[in-house]
Amino acid sequence: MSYKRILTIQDISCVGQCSLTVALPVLSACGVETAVLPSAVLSTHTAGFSGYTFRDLTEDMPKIKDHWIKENIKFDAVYTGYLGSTKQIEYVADIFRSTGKDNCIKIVDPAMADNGKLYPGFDLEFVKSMKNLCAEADYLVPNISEACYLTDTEFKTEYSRTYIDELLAKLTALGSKNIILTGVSYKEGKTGVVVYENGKYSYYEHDKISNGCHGTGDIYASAFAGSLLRGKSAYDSAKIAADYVVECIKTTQNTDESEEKHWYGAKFEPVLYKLIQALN
Ligand code: PXL
Repeated sequence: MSYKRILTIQDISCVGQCSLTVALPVLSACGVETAVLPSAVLSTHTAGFSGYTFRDLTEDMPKIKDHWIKENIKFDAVYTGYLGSTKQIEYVADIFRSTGKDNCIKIVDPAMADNGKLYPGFDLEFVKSMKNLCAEADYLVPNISEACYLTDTEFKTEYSRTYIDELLAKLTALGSKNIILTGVSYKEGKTGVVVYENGKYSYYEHDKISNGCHGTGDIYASAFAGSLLRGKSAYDSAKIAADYVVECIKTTQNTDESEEKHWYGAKFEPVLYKLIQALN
């Protein structure tokens, strides 16, 4: 197995099991060296907590990048998640170009929306910039809400295959090479992932065991990126990541009566071994 180095750019939510506190352990479990570039530091994530702190690290980004260039540090892949400002998106496109090795794999999770709504703090200006970053992506990993914002499409909770096919066509028109659209459900009790890889569509369907659990988008994108770097195809990586997220949600739901309700994230740690097994 060749040893790969990935850079992931997303925030540190100190508490909340999302972004870097998920990406770092998940990518490490996948067996890849993981470097981080924090986009912001928040006391918690923004979904359900109030009064969180937000330290924007936009201005540190070019200085960190310049140091890496000086040290000739390069990455086999760069994977972006939650970004803290519109300006950061421009910096990230530059980081792709200046710190990526030849054939660097660029994975973009346009983490900005869920359930048809933008996360607090994001606006249409941010969405516009994110469209530009999507054009650079070798692999784009949106959920349906994000796909709708990126393509100016009305968000629907019930839809046909035509709606999803149109969404994918509009996403490819943005310039992303391959697309992994998550949370696509055609049947009651089921959900899945549509994978558009090298011009071919495939669909991986699995049981739907909850109506959403915070942080699963980050777990999904991290497991997908890790699997891809381990040499799996986009379809196999999409499947491994989906199976892992299902295990995480099941573990989260199996909360003991005596425990506090675990509403803010998914318990991904106890089942990390299953992800490792799936990759070996
Ligand atoms: O899981 C996506 C995410 C990442 N980072 C922060 C968030 C969210 C979603 O709400 O608030 C800070």
